Amino acid sequence: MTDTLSSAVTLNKFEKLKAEKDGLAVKAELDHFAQIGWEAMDETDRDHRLKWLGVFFRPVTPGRFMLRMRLPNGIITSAQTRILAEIVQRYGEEGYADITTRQNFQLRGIRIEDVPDIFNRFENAGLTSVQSGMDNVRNITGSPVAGIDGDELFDTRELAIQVQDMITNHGQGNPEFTNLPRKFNIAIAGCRDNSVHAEINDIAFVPAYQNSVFGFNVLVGGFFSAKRCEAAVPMDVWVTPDDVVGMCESILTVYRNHGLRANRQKSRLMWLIDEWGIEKFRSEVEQHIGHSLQRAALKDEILWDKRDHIGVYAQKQPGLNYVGLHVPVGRLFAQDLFDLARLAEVYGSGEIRLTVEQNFIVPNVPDSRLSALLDEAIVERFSHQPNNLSRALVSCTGSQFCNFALIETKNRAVALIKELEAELSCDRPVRIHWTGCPNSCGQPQVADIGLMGTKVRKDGRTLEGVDLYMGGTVGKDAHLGTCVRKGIPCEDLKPILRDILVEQFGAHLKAEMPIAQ
Ligand code: SRM
Ligand code: SF4
Repeated sequence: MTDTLSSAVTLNKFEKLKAEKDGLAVKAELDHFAQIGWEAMDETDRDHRLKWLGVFFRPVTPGRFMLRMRLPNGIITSAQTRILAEIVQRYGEEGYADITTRQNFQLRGIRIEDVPDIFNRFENAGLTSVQSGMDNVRNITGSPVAGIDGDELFDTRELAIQVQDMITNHGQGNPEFTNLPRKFNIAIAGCRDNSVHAEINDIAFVPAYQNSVFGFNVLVGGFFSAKRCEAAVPMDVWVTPDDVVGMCESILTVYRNHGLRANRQKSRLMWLIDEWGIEKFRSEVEQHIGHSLQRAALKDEILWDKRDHIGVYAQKQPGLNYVGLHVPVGRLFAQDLFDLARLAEVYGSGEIRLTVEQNFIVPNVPDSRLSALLDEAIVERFSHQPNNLSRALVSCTGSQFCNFALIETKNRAVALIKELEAELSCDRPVRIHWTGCPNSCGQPQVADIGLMGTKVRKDGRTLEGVDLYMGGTVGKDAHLGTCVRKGIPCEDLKPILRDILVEQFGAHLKAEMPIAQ
């Protein structure tokens, strides 16, 4: 196929399995898998290739798969949400939908017997989960208030769809991009607050004007991994919105053809950029595109702090509002999804948006319907005015379902924040991100306080613990936080966090607060 691919001397396990059979090939075998059941399936197909269809075998819950969707720009309709609700409802207590850190849904409890039927329903509803795992491009993120934010510079919705359609062949699967050296992330920012975390994507498009013409500066190579975490670097290229899809296609082709494949810990795009230097990288992309690229605009338009979109905000359309509701660590049950779909239909336009903070937004709510929406029972569960500590809590999946996890995350994160909220009051949100292992899916490096799962020894026992990250800043001048303290047993974490919140984030101990007369 390509120079680097064919000349790899010894293929690692994953390169081998891709070379033997493209991941997408299992699409034709789904009925067969459904018939024979998960225990009889070929293990490589089951544990790895199914991820090309977004179906993840979970060794922690064998027989209960996870299904990772693709929702470009994090947008889903109420009708589609109802379909997801019906799918997870079938699985009773084992069925959930988690909002992910890429503005996306993952469904849980899925049985392989049901996957052909689920995929038929997806097809009819315009949904897809194709190419959402393994060495594929992940969900394309975009500004969650695209098209409704009065201050936006560009509506990213259509571009996110176009990029996804190019990569997935309109959801049918595209063998051109099913054998990348590694996973790949793309984000398109259209507002001034960098609500997509541009800096942690392999390609990020950041709004920038060139001679008064709107376009994007291109950043490349941002990624987190257990071995290394890097913020994206400027490619020194500026493109117009019309060039975005072609730019993604060319970078992906260069990466596919030349990306490093020998060591999976050194295969993300940044490793190729390191090896070549940014000049050569840009010139290879130019060669593929067939013309030289315009140099980056001198400055970009990311000028604000990052917004979390929780609360009620007027839209650019007069008389309409968007309402951002907080979902504790992104977890929703079937009934929540049904309620959410109803909320969007009754009060909005039947649309729901997800954010990278694992929350949702109901757009297009008329002024006259606002107070009725806020009186709905679901808004007690998913608040538009959450406590400042819960408000910015994010957590990856953790050991409940993820076999990489070194600790339990979601339930622990919620329990601990409730305890801290009982003792503290804080005037501003503090971004606390939990991640169960160094893979960093919960992005502790972009948090005020990041907690990364680890194992610790205490009194001769091995316990679940965390490494503490601090200093991540987001929005304008974003930069990554770093590890400031290692190996804190989770059982000792609460007083440490309490002190940090009081000393560094201005929280007050409730007991010490003046009592209102
Ligand atoms: Fe992730 C692997 C969950 C966002 C870096 N990630 C995994 C797997 C698939 C591992 C597995 O097979 O169990 C996890 C699935 C667990 C499960 O059952 O849910 C998993 N990652 C997640 C999600 C669900 C976390 C969440 O709770 O929100 C996020 C899904 C996003 C999506 O919709 O596609 C998720 N993962 C991220 C992010 C954040 C981001 O994209 O902004 C990162 C860091 C950014 C990056 O990729 O550069 C991330 N995940 C990883 C890595 C490390 C990649 C590397 O280059 O080494 C792995 C491990 C791997 O790929 O080998 C990984
Ligand atoms: Fe799993 Fe680790 Fe990612 Fe959490 S950070 S979802 S534990 S791979």
